Amino acid sequence: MSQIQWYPGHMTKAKRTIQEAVAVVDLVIVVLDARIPFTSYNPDFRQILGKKPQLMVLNKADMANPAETKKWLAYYKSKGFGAVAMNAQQKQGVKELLKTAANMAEPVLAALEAKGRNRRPVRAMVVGSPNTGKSTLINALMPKATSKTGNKPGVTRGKQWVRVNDKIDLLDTPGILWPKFENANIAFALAVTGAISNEVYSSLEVVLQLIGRLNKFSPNPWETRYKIDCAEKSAEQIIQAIGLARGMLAQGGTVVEEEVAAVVLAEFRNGKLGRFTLDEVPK
Ligand SMILES: Nc1nc2c(ncn2[C@@H]2O[C@H](COP(=O)(O)OP(=O)(O)OP(=O)(O)O)[C@@H](O)[C@H]2O)c(=O)[nH]1
Ligand SMILES: [Mg+2]
Repeated sequence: MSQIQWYPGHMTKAKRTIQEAVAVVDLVIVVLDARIPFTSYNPDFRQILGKKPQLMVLNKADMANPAETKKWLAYYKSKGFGAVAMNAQQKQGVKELLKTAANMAEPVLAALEAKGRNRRPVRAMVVGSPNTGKSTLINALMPKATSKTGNKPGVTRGKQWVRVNDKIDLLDTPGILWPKFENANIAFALAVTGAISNEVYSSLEVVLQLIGRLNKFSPNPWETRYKIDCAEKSAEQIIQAIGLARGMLAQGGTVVEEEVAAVVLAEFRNGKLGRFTLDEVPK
C-alpha cells in the first residue's frame, strides 16, 4: 500500500488553481472525511493556504463515531480553526456552516465597510481530498443542485464559482492528494474511505488491513454484521468465514476472496458496518 505513489496531472493543475484562488478568497472551507479527520487533510494545504482562515468541515459525520467527531471539532477549534460537523448528503449542518463562514469572514468585510466600500458576499473556496463530499456540500447549500457529484474520486475537474445567496459565493475545486504518502497507514485510510481511485490498489489488501483495524473496536462488524466468531482468527480466516457465510463461492466451494473484499469495502464505505473514526485525536 505504501507503494501507491503517483500524482495525476489533473491534480497538479488543480493545485495551481487553488494556489491562485487563495489570494482572492476570504476563507477556505476544507472538507474532511469525518472518519479520518486528520489523514484527509492534505499536508500541502499548510503551505498553500498559508494564513488564510480555514474552516474544517467534518463531512460524512453520519458514518463516523459521534463522540470522536466531538473531540476532533474541539481539537481543531483549539488550534484556531473554524470547525463544524456535517452530513452533506442529508443537508445536516448547513446553517452552522453558513454562520461560521460568515463569522470568519466578518473582519475582512467590516474592514471594507470601514473604508467606505460596499459590503460584498463572502468569498469561500471549497477544497479537500477527492471524494470527501465537496460538491455535495455545495449542492446542499444551494437552493437548486448544480455541482456534479459521484461516489468515486475525481468527479470535479475544472473550477467553478457558484453564488449560494446574496451573502456567500463558493468556489468548488477538484479533490487533490499529495505526491508522497508518509506511511502505509495513510495510503490505507485514503483507499478505504474512497479518496484514492480503486484502480491503483488491491481491494483485498485494503480489506485485510480494515479487518485488522476494526478488530480493535468492540463490538466489531465481523461479529455484529457477518456473525463471525472472531476469536483467534486471522484477517485471512475472517475473509474466508465471511465468504462461507455469504455464499461467495466458486465452483468447487472455494471462497472468492476478491468478491468478499469488494462487498466488505462497499459496506464500509456506505456505513453499513457501523460508525467508525479511524484517526485518533492527538493527546
Ligand atoms: N454518507 C454520506 N455520504 C456523503 C456525504 N457527502 C457526500 N457523500 C457522498 O460521497 C460521494 C462523493 O461526493 P462528492 O460531492 O462528489 O465528492 P467531492 O469531494 O466533490 O469529490 P471530487 O470532486 O471527486 O473530489 C457521493 O457519493 C456523495 O453522495 C455525507 O455527508 N454522508
Ligand atoms: Mg467534486
